[in-house]
Amino acid sequence: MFSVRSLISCLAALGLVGLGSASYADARVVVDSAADVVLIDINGDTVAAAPERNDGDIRRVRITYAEDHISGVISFAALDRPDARLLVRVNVRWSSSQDDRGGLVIIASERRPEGGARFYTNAGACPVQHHVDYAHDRVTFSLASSCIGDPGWIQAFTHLLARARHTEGMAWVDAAPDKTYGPRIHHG
Ligand SMILES: [Ca+2]
Repeated sequence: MFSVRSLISCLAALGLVGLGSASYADARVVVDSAADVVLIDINGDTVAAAPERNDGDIRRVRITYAEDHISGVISFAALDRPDARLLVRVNVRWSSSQDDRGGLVIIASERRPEGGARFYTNAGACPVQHHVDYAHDRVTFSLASSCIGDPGWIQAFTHLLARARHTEGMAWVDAAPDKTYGPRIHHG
């Protein structure tokens, strides 16, 4: 007698459905504090805490290392279109060597709210897809893991910097984790 279960078992045996397939991705989430944005001056020194500022306050960063790409979702308490400059940077490392470092930089502005993105390593730049999603208060990105040689693991350290016209060179910043790289994310 025909049954859905037996059909799925047959297809799985033939490798036609994804039961136990090779496609696998490791992902890690870093949850960041609310109301921890600070204002810095042009030298990078902290001027004041800005707990009232939701815009650009990182709340959660999820980085995924799949078989052939690295992707991320950076979620904010709020993310408004900048009237000057919005910069999201994700530093990536994949060994203890200073040479094995890369950096994703997404820069948006009033004129270009959708932003532009680049990923740089010591070996050069790689293409990266990104979306600055103001409607859902998040930034997403994806790049080929071959760009960094498909290492066994990566770690990420995410920063936001937002500048407004009226702050005259000062900027709001937040980071996740607060001071260093997040957990290792292993090659999917
Ligand atoms: Ca935060």
